[in-house]
Amino acid sequence: MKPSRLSAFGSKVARLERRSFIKQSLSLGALSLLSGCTLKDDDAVDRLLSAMSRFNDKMQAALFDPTKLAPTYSEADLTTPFPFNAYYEEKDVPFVDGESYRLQLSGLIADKRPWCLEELRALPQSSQITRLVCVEGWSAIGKWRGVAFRHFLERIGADLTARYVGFRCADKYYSSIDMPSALHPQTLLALDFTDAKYGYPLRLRIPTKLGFKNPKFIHEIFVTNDYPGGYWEDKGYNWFSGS
Ligand SMILES: Nc1nc2c(c(=O)[nH]1)N[C@H]1C(S)=C(S)[C@@H](COP(=O)(O)O)O[C@H]1N2
Ligand SMILES: [Mo]
Repeated sequence: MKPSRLSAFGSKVARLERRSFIKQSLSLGALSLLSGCTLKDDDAVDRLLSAMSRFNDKMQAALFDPTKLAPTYSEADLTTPFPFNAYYEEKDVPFVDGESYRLQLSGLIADKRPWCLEELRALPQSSQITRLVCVEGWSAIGKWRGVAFRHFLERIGADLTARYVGFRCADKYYSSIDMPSALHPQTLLALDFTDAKYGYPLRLRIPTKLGFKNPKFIHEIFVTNDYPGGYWEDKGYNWFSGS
């Protein structure tokens, strides 16, 4: 890939490589030219697109600036009501009982003791007003309050040199992020938002990444060096999806 093309990966707008999109815009011939091999079947196309997307992830990770902040806004800018989004309808949001809730920890973490909500609330809290951008073509400004994710990861003795932080949710959703983005100063483990449907009792708010990298209803966090993927990521959306 030419250097001029590489800089495009750093652009503000995240590029998504949906298989179907690329399949529609590139002929098999064009794809085989790119790969330098003959692509006879769908599997080969999938493997190539997957390899391209992993390459794209690496470029985006290399260009990620851990000190660059996402824009912040004022209370007057808040979008009300805030849009709800999930892979299912609003009426099907999972019910989570706050009393018995325990956040589970696993993987490369020194202290894997589960956390109840009171303990999470006893940690230093901060709030942010930022824009959530969904790949479906909408964005909205919201306010979230909670624990700086870096603080939490340090507190539990997470291996900060590991590659990935993964999330499992009370619905069937899951996602993962790169460690540098997890440690970004605006990455928040949010406990307060306007309504339970936005992820009660715990959701990730990461304004340097697209909406689908903001898992709601988190019940488990893990640290790993093995690529964990994600609900949309495994369907072909670009994994890094950040600025
Ligand atoms: N658990 C869970 N988290 C999720 C999703 C989901 O379906 N389940 N959808 C993602 C997507 S695609 C978006 S755009 C945001 C929407 O968050 P909101 O409901 O606060 O707008 O949540 C993300 N986190
Ligand atoms: Mo989204």
